Amino acid sequence: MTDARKYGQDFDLLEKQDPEIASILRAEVKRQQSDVQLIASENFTSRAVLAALGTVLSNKYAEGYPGKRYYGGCEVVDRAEIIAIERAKQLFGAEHANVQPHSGASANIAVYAAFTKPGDTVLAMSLPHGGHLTHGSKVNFSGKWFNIVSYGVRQDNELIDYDELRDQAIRTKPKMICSGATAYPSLIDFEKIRTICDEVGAIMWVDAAHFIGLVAGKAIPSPVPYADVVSFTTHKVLRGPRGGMILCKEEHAAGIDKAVFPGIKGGPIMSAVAGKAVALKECATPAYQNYAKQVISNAKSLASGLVEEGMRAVSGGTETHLALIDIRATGVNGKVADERCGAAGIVLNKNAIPFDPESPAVTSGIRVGSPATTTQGMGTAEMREIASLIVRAIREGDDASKAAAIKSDVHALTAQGDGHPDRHALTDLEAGDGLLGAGHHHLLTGDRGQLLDRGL
Ligand code: DSN
Repeated sequence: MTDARKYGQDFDLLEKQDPEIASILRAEVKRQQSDVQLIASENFTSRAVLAALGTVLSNKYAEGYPGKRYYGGCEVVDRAEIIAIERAKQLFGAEHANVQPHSGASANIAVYAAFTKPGDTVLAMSLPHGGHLTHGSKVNFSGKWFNIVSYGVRQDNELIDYDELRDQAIRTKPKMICSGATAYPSLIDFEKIRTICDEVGAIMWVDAAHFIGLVAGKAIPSPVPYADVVSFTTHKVLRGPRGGMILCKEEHAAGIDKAVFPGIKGGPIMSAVAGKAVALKECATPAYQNYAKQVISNAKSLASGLVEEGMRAVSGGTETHLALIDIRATGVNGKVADERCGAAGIVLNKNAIPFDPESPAVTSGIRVGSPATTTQGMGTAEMREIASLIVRAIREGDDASKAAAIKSDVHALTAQGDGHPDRHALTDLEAGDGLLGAGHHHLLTGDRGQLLDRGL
């Protein structure tokens, strides 16, 4: 029997029936576990989340909402959606939750659909300063269908320029102001943005996709008390299945629900809805809260390690799960750095830095994140080691033999950890205290235990 913990439910059947796809799955497990995963928006879901995803819930059409469906036979899946909604409301202290969006982008389309009409003005963070495609990029529906006014960061400190944001809001009277980013390492002042929204009568929308997991783990302040609407993905720091979600004030609940269905999609993916419920339960545990705090400590350690190696951390470091690194001191651009790191088994992405002189396809920076390595049990010491491996790869990776030596050091590092998704939730469950249990360290023995103890 194959180890189902690694390969998922009924992997043996898949292998028998479709060896071609099964071999891809095996290769991807190997890649995820042996290389260092530093993409700031990626993580390892728990085995329980994966188990919920690979189920017969996938067979069910359930257009509509619990108790108000357009098909028969929804009484069982209704229960999964109700649980997911209640867990989301409780975890985030939200008045209303919609757990159906298929992704972050589709959650965002629903937000536009609920609060705006094509042609309306929306204020959002510019992509080159860390925003997102759906925040008004010209090649995205948002930039094509809406009058997007972009704000950015100050050149001197690379933090959001709230004065400029307020001036732009007063001048352009946006229907909605969006905050949230994909490459912004600092915290966002939601109270300040609420004040600006109130001043100009704009809807306050927070796209919390990147950091919602840190909010769930009580490691950073929440936008939920301030915002009219908060959209996010469930697969980043949050460690759930790939998907989206929306929280909002009760007064917007009907508008958001109508925008999601029938506004922008048909049937929800009920297996993903169940997976979201499982992840939300895990997020309510002390173990997950420890994880979220460790994610930030690890990102800080990685950023300081890179600074010590001669790089520059945009905005002076990080307060979240990611760091944006200006690598111009190496004489290597972001594109080449990304390729050299990839060849050395370090998976990260090139990223524009604010006021980047290079094109978006080249860039002067890299973005690194700690969600996945932290799930694997790595701590601040390992993150320092990773920083030095990154810089070696960037500086020396053009030499194939040096790249191979770095890769072997990378694999030695990942081999020390479990590489497995859910030791936090799992160890707590095994401790017999349910998901609220504590004291999981006794389950960890030998080298792996030592590694994990150093990490947490
Ligand atoms: N692709 C995500 C990221 O990497 O930040 C955003 O959608």
